[in-house]
Amino acid sequence: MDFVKVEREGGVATLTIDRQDKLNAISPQLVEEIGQSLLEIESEGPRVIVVTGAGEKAFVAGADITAMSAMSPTEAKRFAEIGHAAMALLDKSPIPTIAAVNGFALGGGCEIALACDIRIAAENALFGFPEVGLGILPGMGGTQRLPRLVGPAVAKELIFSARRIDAAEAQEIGLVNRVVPQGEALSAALELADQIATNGPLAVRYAKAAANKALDTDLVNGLEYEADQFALLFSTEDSREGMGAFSEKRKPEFTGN
Ligand code: CO8
Repeated sequence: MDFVKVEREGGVATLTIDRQDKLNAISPQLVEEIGQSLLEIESEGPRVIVVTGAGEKAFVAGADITAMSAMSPTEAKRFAEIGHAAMALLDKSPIPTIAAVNGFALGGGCEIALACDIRIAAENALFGFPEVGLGILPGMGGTQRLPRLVGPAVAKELIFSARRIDAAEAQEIGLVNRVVPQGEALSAALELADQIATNGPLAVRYAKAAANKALDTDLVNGLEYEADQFALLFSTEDSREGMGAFSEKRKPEFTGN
């Protein structure tokens, strides 16, 4: 991997996009590396995945405009498809994902953050979709995930205007969960990841699948799915351990079984 670093600390895997001289802009190689790294991370079964950008200035300043400017429609379609596949490894992954946004999160950068379950932003983070100003559109899931997260009207305003918003406004519209001082996005994300990692891993995975289902189906089917996942957890050792530990007034020790 030239542009992606993966570190593992306890149950938490951190994926860092590291192409600092181009503000971590996503080239075709980089998007392939993100996808491949996520597949490798998931096969190792961490409890949480944190995604961040190297350096203080940028999370990811978007897709690589220089590379895109030479693409044919077929190449652009392929680029978008590889991007979609990589983002699906974040939002459809059974493992919870947190974006630690430490600066510019523009275009494809914002779309990576959107594909994560939770977003923590540093005060200096800047979000936006500059694509229409380049004569293209958000092609890594932004037109689909942003309306689901912040509602269609706000999403359309941001996408049509290409207006940049700061971390405070991003929090106001529900784009980010939390804003922390500059330089602390990663540590805050890791702290939250550690907290998630203390919980029953299967319970967290099934809860993520159930919450994702809410976006894809109606309430009746969603509730049925929730009841099935709820029941399934009663077949796990971890549910016996978790509820038993409560009765015995001790901390549970989850094994993921
Ligand atoms: N692509 C290519 N190079 C970039 C990008 C980018 N998106 N962003 C920054 N860089 C490069 C600059 O060209 C510069 O390189 P060099 O030093 O060789 O000239 C270096 O990074 C540093 O950048 P700046 O000198 O411009 O730094 P500033 O602090 O002056 O400005 C900005 C920072 C405001 C972030 C500015 O760099 C900028 O506007 N960048 C472009 C932001 C943008 O428009 N992003 C959206 C791109 S489109 C997109 O993301 C589509 C996604 C959908 C397709 C996905 C399919 C997988």
